[in-house]
Order: sequence, then C-alpha cells, then structure tokens
Amino acid sequence: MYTYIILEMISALAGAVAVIVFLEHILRQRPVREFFKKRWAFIPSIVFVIAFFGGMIANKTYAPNFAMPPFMHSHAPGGISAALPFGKVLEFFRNQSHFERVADISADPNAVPPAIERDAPAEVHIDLRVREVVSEIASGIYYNYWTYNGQVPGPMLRVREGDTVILSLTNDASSLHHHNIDLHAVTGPGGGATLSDVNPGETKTFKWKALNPGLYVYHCAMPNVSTHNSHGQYGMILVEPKGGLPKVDKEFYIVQGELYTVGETGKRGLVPFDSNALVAGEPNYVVFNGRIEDNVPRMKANVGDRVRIYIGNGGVNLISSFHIIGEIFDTVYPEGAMGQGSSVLKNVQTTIVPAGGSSVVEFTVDVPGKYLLVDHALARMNKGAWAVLEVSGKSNPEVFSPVVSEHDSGGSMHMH
Ligand SMILES: [Cu+2]
Repeated sequence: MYTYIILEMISALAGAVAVIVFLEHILRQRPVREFFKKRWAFIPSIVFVIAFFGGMIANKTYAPNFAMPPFMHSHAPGGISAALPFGKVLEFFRNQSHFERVADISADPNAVPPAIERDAPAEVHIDLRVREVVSEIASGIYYNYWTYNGQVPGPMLRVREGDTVILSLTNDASSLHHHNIDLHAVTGPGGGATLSDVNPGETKTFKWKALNPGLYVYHCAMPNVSTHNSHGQYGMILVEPKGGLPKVDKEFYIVQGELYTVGETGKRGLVPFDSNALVAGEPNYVVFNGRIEDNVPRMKANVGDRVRIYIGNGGVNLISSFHIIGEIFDTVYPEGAMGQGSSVLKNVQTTIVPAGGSSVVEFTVDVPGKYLLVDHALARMNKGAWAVLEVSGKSNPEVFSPVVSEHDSGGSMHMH
C-alpha cells in the first residue's frame, strides 16, 4: 500500500540529484559534450533514467474507464475518450478558415412550430443537417459548436401521437466528425442513432412511429456522446397527444445546456473544448439556447396572455431547477409527461428539468414588467443561465402595486 510513496520519493530525489549534477556542469559553462566524455558521466545519466522509469512504475493509476461497467472500455460508451482526437484538433486549425461563421448561434425562443390541427395520424418528413460551425458564446468568445441546422438547440420539431416520421439526417461535407441522432421519442435501438450514423457529406434516412406523446430531447449519440452533446448537439421534439394541448397565446422554446472550455469563464478569443472539465462536470458556461443572452428581451407577451414554455435540458451533467422570478407556474407537465393517464401539477414555483429531459410550464401573465427565467441553482446565472420574458400592458394594482406610506408622503406615522 505504501510502496508507491517510497518508490516515488526515491525516484523524485534521485532524479533531482542527477539533474543538479548535470546543471552544475552546464552552469560552469562547460560544453555538454565534455560532460558525457567524463568517465563518471554515466552515473547521473543512469540514475536519471532509473528515476524516470522508477517513477513511472511507482505511479499506478487505472485508466479512466476503470469505474465503468466491464463491457465498456472508455469513460463513455463506445470506447472513445472524451478528449477530441489530436489529429482532428490539428485538422480544425488547418481548415479553420473553411468553417462557417454563424453570427448568432442561439435558437430563437419564438421559433415554435404551430399547434397540429389534424385529428388523424399522418406521415411527416423531417430533414436535419449537422453543421460544425464557429460562433460566439458571448461577444468575442468564439467556440466550435456542433449543431443541428446551425443553431443551438436544434430546431423544435412537432408531430402528433401516432404519426409516422421519415427523418433524414445529413452531415455537412465540411464536418470533421461522424454524427447521428437519438430522439428520446423513438421506440427502437439507440433512439435512431444506430440507423443514422453519417460521415461528412453523407445522408441517412430512417422511419419511426411516434407511439408516446410527450416533450422529448433529441441529441447526437456518436461516441463520445458527452463530447458531442456538450458541443451543442441537442434539441427537442414535441409529440402532441391525440387531443392536442390546450390553446395558449404564446409558446416559447428554451433548452439549457453546458459548455466546457479551456481557461477561465470569460476568457476571450477562440476557446477550445476542455474534456477534463466535462468529465469533472464543471462547465464554464451554463446557457439557455446556446449562448449568453445579449439581444434581450427576445420573448414578449401582453398582460392577460396565457404562456407556455417548452423547457429542455441538453445536459450533459447538470439538473436544471427551472424557475421564473416573479411568476408561478399554474400548470406543469412534470418531466414533459402528457397524454392519457398523466396528470399535471398545479401552482409550482420551480420545476426539475433532468439532464436529457424536459418540462412544460404554463402561466397567465397578470402584471407588466421583465421576468427573468433562471436555473434556480443561482450561481449558474454567473455562467449564463438566464433569459428574459418582457410583459407589456396596463398595470394591475390589485395584484401588484407599491404602497406609499404616510411617512413618504410627508404625513405623520400612525399606529393601527
Ligand atoms: Cu455528433
């Protein structure tokens, strides 16, 4: 149990002595080659080599996969490390001028497909294109995002319970990596990932039946899955229940996600992906819709509107405690569950959105003003986990208003 400490200490000490002897020789400005001509020179050299290998033998550390189930050979499924292959990193820098620059990576929270009016199942065709692009996390902080359709999250998809979906996934020819798609709404191996592994430039199509209603996450499941996910490859698909959802005035689409970058949060320039931070679960950025908001507010409603938010969590490590400061969700579809037999929750302050999961919240806006959407693990606001809903309209003093005290208005204080 203690052997490694003794070995490491001896090794460090011997190595240090050997290096000192060698440095002493150089500092006296004697040519290096004379050092090796000396008859005793082999002694520190051999000591150094022994120390080096002694240290290597003493340091017994399991491979990162040691805590995984025995049938998996990496710290993520598929035997591929979380780190990007060094060759791909070089290739990125060699070809960096070829990567598309996207001005705004963030999916528009207003881009929710309209409610489905059909009362019978149909065949629905969906095309998605994977694009590896360069865009900004915040002004001047550039990141190599991997996306569905050049945005994070990927587009919100909407089908009806019982629909047959023909989904085509294209991997843009400019990509450096394989990609695929796993939709949690799919019944079948890999949620479609096994049928949609696409090389750069390739398209694959598969068919699936939307058996279960609900709000589902989709994401890339190419090994290393966490690496692909945390580059921005996630989005949501709503499978509307047969009877549809109640009509509302406004619907919004928000997906929380994490970004793991080398260096401190806020470091400017092109920030590379940090696989160690990913495995440790310490993101530099936790964001709503791909980046830190700067074009606010993007979500708007009027007093009296009934609002529904489709909220998801692309992960990969954190659970979101979704909350709106100054609102109460009068209705929550917990974990995005809906359809026959499921029940909604009433009057919820904060709803859990699991990694790779969702929630649907509804409320009526009664008072004008700005409402902050947050993950109520509030330190994450410092990492970007917020968005703004602006409500316009007449004030509603019966629900919310200041009380001007007699002291403020110059009158005397009264006891009641
Ligand atoms: Cu991917």
